[in-house]
Amino acid sequence: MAQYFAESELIINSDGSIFHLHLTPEQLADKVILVGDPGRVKLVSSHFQTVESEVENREFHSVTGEYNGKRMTVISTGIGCDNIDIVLNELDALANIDFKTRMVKDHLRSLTIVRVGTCGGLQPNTPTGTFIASVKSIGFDGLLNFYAGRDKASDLDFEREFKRQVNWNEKIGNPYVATSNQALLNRVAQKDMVRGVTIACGGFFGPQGRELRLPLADPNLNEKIEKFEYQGLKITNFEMESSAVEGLSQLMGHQALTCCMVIANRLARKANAGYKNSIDGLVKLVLDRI
Ligand code: R1P
Ligand code: URA
Repeated sequence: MAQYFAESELIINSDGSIFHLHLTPEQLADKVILVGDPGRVKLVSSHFQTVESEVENREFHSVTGEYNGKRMTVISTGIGCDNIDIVLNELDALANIDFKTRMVKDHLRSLTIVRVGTCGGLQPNTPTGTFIASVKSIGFDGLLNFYAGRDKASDLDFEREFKRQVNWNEKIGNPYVATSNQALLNRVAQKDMVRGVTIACGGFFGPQGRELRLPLADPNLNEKIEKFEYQGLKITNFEMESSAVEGLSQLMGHQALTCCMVIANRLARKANAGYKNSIDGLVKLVLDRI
């Protein structure tokens, strides 16, 4: 018997839009670009030839329009995996739950989702300005651990090897390893992008090894992360959303990938605080290839 989702579990606003995103099912395209910064939505949608809808609520700004004949929705998620739980679940509900009957639709829709973000680079081949596509994403955030499919979505061999090589401190929680959609990765991540492993952190400072006034639990963790190698892959960058985007998408039957531009080079200890114009190069590549 199909499951009925009560009002408290699937909150629908009086105008028929979903609780946080304020989008109606009709306003969601099959191709979705996720960005962290609400200001980046305008940058992405400035490339659209036509705009059919624009919606704003809290940090979630959305524009649906057309780019070179492709219908797309660009949405800002704000910062962090906690917001990705909201965005992915609400996108999936918009796509796959009938808002009138409050039941799962007979025919499921699979979305193509690319996150275009910023990150910190961890390797000599990832200086500021580098575009990195995440082959895998290690989640320090713990979000996927709340879902029953967690072990299906995580690469358990990779997870074990990561914990072994960095001598993982169990008090931090259980990291999981999400894998990007292979076909999408092959289409989007061409020679102009470095392919690597991303770590998505539940914070910008301590979880990424940035020490200001508070000492770190493991001051050598970043050094071990930089040295880590498995199946020919190195850990290339830190950001804060990719693990949840890729992990939840896999469980829900969507195709997802994260591409980020490096704005802080942790090895050279350099940053580019004025990156907002240069990320347009990455935006255009993703719009052309999604
Ligand atoms: C931190 O400054 C934020 O920047 C990165 C991180 O993942 C985090 O959200 O991505 P965005 O530039 O997409 O927000
Ligand atoms: N975003 C992050 O999460 N970390 C960085 O170092 C830069 C951008």
